Amino acid sequence: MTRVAIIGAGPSGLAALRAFEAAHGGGAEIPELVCYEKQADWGGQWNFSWRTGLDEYGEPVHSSMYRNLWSNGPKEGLEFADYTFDEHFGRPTSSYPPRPVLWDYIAGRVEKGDVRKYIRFETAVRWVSYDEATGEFTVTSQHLPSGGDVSETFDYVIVASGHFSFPNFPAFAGIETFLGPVTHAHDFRGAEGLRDKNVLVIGSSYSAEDIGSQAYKMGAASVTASYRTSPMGYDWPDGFEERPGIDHFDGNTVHFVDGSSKEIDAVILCTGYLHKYPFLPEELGLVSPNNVYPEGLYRGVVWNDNPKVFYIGAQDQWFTFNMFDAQAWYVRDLILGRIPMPDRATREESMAEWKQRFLAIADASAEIRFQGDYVQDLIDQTDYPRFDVDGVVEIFQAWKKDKAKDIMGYRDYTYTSVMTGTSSVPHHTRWLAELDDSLERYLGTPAQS
Ligand code: FAD
Ligand code: NA7
Repeated sequence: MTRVAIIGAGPSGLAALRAFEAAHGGGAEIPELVCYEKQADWGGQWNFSWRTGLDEYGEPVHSSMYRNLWSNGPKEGLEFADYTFDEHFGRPTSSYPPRPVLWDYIAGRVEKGDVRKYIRFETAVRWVSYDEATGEFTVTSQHLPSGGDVSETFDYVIVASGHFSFPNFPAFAGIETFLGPVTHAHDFRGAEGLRDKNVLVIGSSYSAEDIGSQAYKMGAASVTASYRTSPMGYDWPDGFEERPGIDHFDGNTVHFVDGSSKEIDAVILCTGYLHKYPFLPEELGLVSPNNVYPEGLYRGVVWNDNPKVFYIGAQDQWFTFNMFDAQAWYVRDLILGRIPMPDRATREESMAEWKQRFLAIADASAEIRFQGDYVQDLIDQTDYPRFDVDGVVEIFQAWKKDKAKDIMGYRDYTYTSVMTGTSSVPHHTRWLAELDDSLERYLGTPAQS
């Protein structure tokens, strides 16, 4: 029997399991599946951990999530086509769920089915090798609580281990003289401790924007965001400003390249993450900056140099959960032989075409369009439930505009689902005033005071 290894049970790995389950439900014979997950539960980044650094087994902590994270895009952009928010909650809710709510939604879909039986929790994949002679992979994994390791053979490997876990940690001149805490966004768990502090976030993307906003919300004395290439450019509230790149630190004074300086109490590097796959040999490991068209992947999922290796979720992400689904359904159909694997020349022709389009992307709006076209291209090949991908592109475009209008208030806006036509309802409390990020509070009534 064909055997498939899936590495990771985050949204991407779960999408793969769900895709095979859907085929099985439709009467197809499916391969033997083993999903390895090093954490004790599923959900990937959405499975919050208070730990930082190394976990109880000495394993690098996967999670980069923080307690107070609310979705940074509207939920109408990431909704599963085969499991809607209406089905999960049974009623309209607001557009920007906090992390525990999205975890609940992700888990709700897979609990409805029977995929947990395929997952080996607390089991880390240590190494994957490919034998040209047999055409098989050997996957060596380790059960973390017992330390026991096992090597097993597979016909296909799906890499779904995420790429927002290994921090990109650049150095800055003189930073060793800074006397306060220097951390990376990967280790940020909450901004309560930043109250009354002068906070410097380095970077100008999602993490800088949101961790800076969390610090502001929790009462930081000031927030300074330092950009390398270009500022985020939002209409920040008083006490929140952007400055250019860092020239050097001198004790707790940070000097910027425009000659200005500022006294700082805490530094958080929001400098992104590395694609890192320590369990893969060089010839199978993706190497790329964080972008929407990483090199080496046919249709964004097939490892061109060995088309029995697949990656799900390797792109920088405007689309998330429904893009992982589109990818998973397509990978499943390649494995099931429902879609023939094109030969190398055909794959390379397609990759060159998409790369041209990728290189022509001029701005964020065009990048959203690009990713929408990519998702549509995959969905057109499989039986994943059709949905209005253009409608989702429009939601993302509206979201960008709403953020530009009101960076501290955009999470109070609402959108309409393209899956169900249901319009979200405003959250009972504005994001800036809401201090309870629980599922109960999200679903519950307003506080008394
Ligand atoms: P992950 O969620 O990272 O899951 C990968 C899984 O693989 C993990 O469970 C990990 O334990 C496991 N794993 C890794 N290595 C091994 C190994 N060697 N052996 C076994 N298991 C392994 N997306 C949104 O849509 N909205 C948001 O608001 C949003 N906010 C985000 C905020 C932060 C701070 C971060 C880091 C990401 C955010 N994202 C957001 C994007 C997020 O990456 C996706 O939503 C999603 O979690 C990606 O799923 P994934 O399965 O590809 O990767
Ligand atoms: P991103 O989106 O990859 O952005 C990384 C940021 O870090 C970006 O602004 C970079 O600036 C900046 N960067 C990288 N290296 C440096 C150095 N050396 N100096 C200054 N600035 C630097 O990562 P995020 O963590 O923001 O987001 C990742 C995911 O987490 C995302 O999906 C969210 O949903 C949550 P650049 O523009 O390249 O000059």
